[in-house]
Amino acid sequence: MKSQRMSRIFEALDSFEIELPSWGFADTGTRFGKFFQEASASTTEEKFHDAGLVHQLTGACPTVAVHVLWDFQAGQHPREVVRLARKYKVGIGSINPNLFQDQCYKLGSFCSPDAAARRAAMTHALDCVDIGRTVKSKYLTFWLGDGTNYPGQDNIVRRKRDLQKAFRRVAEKMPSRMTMLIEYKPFEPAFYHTDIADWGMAYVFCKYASSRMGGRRAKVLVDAGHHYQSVNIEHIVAFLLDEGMIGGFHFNDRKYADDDLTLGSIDPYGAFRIFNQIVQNTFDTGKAPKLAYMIDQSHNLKPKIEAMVQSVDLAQRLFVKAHLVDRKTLARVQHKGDIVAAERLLQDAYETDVRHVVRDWRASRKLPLDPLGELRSSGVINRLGRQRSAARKARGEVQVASYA
Ligand SMILES: [Mn+2]
Repeated sequence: MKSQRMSRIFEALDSFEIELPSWGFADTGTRFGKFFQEASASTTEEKFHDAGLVHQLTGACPTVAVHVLWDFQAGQHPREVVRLARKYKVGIGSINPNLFQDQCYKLGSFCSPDAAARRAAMTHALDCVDIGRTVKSKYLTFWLGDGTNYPGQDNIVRRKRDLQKAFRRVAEKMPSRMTMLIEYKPFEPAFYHTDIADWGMAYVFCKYASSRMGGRRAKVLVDAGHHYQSVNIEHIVAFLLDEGMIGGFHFNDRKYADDDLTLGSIDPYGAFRIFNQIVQNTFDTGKAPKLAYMIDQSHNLKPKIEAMVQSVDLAQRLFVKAHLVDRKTLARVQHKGDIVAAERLLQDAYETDVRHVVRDWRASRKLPLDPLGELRSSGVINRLGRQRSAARKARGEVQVASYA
């Protein structure tokens, strides 16, 4: 490989930062129950510790997405949370309001027919803006569980209009450095209609939210798992990139629905095709799009830290592969309509073994050459398991697995 090309790839890897979700280090479950891991994080400090460890191993994860309800205790100054993150050499990334857990959100948050629930949602969202301002966060990420379960349950258009107004009100309170990210999902937890069901609806909500602020202050967040089977996600990404309306990406993989498996565990070529569109956009426009890359996985069984390192490692490899596509030749064969040649350029890049490239980059940045191997041989997960079991016991914590 030519050294100029290599240094371009190294630069791309330097700027390829992946945000980790604080909730991805805690025990999570399915709707049937939870299986506990001794080493799972149960406090905010433990989550930052684990994120810091992943960053130390990969050099690619300097920020942590925080969940306001789970990571900020009542009465605690947000700056304390910043200090806690700093202790583990990570920063606070996106702020994620929680508008789905409280009992008052039974019929929705911003879309609820109950004005008291809508008010509670607004109070919480504005608190999140304040927290974001204090901790200097760049992103306020909304995923809502809002929707209905049965035809006729509620007035869909009334819900849409209340949601539009709410997003606009929140956006107009944001400090200028902050961007609102709006995530969509076709179903779950609602099973008849979801108020932000797809990227088009998210796009319209974004446009409306910052229409009085010159636009572009709210952007769509694409979560790989939030689509029906067979939806062409890379097409959505390419389209939104061209519109300048994609703000972030949630990495994960799935076999059936929103399974939150580790990135590329089921369809690595699918993930590559998304990176391919992002790198194509960079090639076409001459500059890399401003995109918040985040992992959003919370599978049940894999050890949390290992799973996170796996996803980061694969994301880096797929990202490098996307940089190997010969885009000048691709444009030429596309122009000629040579479909087979065009497809082969993508496949050749995808099939190239780039492990040594990422390894060389790690060596040049004084990072562990094999972060997953290093983690597994370090014994740290066993040690954390022992320490955290003892700490939970000392706190008198009772773990509840059943939802009954
Ligand atoms: Mn997500």
